[in-house]
Amino acid sequence: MSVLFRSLQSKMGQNVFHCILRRGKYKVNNSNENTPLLQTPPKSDQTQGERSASTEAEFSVKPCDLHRLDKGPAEKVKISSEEVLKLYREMQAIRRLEIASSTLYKERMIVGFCHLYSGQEAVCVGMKSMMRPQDSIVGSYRIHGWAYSFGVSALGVLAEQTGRHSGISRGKGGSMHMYEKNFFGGSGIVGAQVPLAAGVAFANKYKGNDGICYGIYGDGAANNGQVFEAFNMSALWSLPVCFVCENNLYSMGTSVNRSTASPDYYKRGDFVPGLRVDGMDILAVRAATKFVTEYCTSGKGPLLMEIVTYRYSGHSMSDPGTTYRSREEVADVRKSRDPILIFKQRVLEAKLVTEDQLKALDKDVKEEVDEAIRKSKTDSFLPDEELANDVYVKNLEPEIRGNTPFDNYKPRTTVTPINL
Ligand SMILES: Cc1ncc(C[n+]2csc(CCOP(=O)(O)OP(=O)(O)O)c2C)c(N)n1
Ligand SMILES: [Mg+2]
Repeated sequence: MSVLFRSLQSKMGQNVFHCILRRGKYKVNNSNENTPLLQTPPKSDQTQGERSASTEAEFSVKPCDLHRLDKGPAEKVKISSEEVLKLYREMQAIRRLEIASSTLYKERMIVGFCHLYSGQEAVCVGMKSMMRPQDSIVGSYRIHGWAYSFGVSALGVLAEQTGRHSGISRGKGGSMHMYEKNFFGGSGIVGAQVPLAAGVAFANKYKGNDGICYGIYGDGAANNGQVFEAFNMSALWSLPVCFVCENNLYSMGTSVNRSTASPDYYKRGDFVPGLRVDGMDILAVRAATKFVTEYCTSGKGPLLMEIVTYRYSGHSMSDPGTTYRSREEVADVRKSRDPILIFKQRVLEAKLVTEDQLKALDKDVKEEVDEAIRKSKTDSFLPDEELANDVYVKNLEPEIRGNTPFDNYKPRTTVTPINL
């Protein structure tokens, strides 16, 4: 097998494969031998990186695979201890939030759809940390982590799922429908994030507000037709948009090799330049986002960024996630490539922060999420008549129909609309 793999690799370039073919299946490669993008980053950069002071250190990140680009993101990145603490706290909070979501679901406090983000934290936290205030995202249904990164509180995320008043959409949206300023939230139409992001980027260009829009879609969504229509129009109009394929190696119960004839997602824009980034290394994600900002603000048009990551849970709460992959595979990733663990090891070894500082943050996060859990169980539900409020920015009809033609509601605007 390794002979076949090496010959494929030499045909297709050094950094092409993020999975290896074994017994007819893509399998997550833990050998680290042939898959530079999914290798664990160096444990410590003390040999390669230099600490300029105890408050800042330099780290190496793996080079990205590039498509139609002469130059990629920086391979040396500096980070301060203050930033490290912020990133660590945010990733831990998202991990805890997802554990809480899962528990609340099992307790039947949350019903309906619920898609967890555990394993992918470095993507949203890393990207958001490098985005500017005028930049925005359009996300999919796997949205809790993104919502938290954009400033939705732990309570806003959890109470939205339990359908309570304090939810970010006041309990009317649930797991997939969370929004904030410049966060055009989640929705369940696979692939639709891509043309929507192109639309937001078109508006940005029209208004001249210098904003970049990021459309976040999955490896499964990448095969959807509307994605290619949006690529074409964005390139024609040189829109400031970055299409971000969060490749977590599975779409529902289907692995990449079963769903996708060409798993080089970063090349799938053809005429749209692309890069492939290690999504388990938050420092690589940050360097890539900085590169995207420079590229997309230079008027060169769209860019495609594939971020290779992994989801620990099943597709949604109804999927145990173990029928199409082995428990060992998940355990191996948790042990060797977990984005929080890797980051923690690197910053501790570089002596940027101390074990005690990280422990204090763990405690702080636990308290925040525990309090949010408590309130998301006890908070009130909205009354029925609230169903019709804030549906339209401008209500054109005097009444909105309820469950039957006999219980109509008079719609009102009760919150200030955002992202118009
Ligand atoms: C247009 C459309 N087609 C199919 C579905 C059903 N569906 C929901 S999630 C999903 C898989 C998407 O996988 P991926 O894009 O890899 O995202 P991930 O769940 O891994 O984040 C599919 C096919 C849908 N919701 N919308
Ligand atoms: Mg996927």
